[in-house]
Amino acid sequence: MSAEETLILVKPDGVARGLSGEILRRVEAKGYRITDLRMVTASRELLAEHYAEHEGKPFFAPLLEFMSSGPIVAVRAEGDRVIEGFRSLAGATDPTTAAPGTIRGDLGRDWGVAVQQNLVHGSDSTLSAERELALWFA
Ligand code: DAT
Ligand code: MG
Repeated sequence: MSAEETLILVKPDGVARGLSGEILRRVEAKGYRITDLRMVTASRELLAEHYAEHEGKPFFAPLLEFMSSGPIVAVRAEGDRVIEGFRSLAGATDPTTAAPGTIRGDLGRDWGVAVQQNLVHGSDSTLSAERELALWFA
């Protein structure tokens, strides 16, 4: 059986703040392997599919606006339990309360805007990982 895979995104705020290297460093330092990587400015269509589960929520439009505002670094990473492991490295969704030691807790904050700008995305299940990897690495 081959190792588990996940999709990691360094969101536009992470790229704009020059934190892509620091974020990928943490992924590699943890022991996960980066097997593919691309920089992409995502279309609304791609983002609407990626975030389909959030359609109808008040932050959906601001989320798409933010995620299409600049380049994203999309990463394919692998390793045993990498999905759970990267979610743990990333920390809680709200960067204000994300634990120190996590990417969002150490590097993120609230900027007083309609959508949380929290630096990274990580797939949350094997099903999402498969679906999202197919979207971003078509
Ligand atoms: P996660 O990225 O931790 O999986 P999610 O899938 O629930 O979180 O939401 C996707 C993104 O939308 C999240 O990274 C930041 C934003 N977001 C989520 N809930 C929010 C809220 N209540 N207010 C503002 N932005 C929110
Ligand atoms: Mg999510």
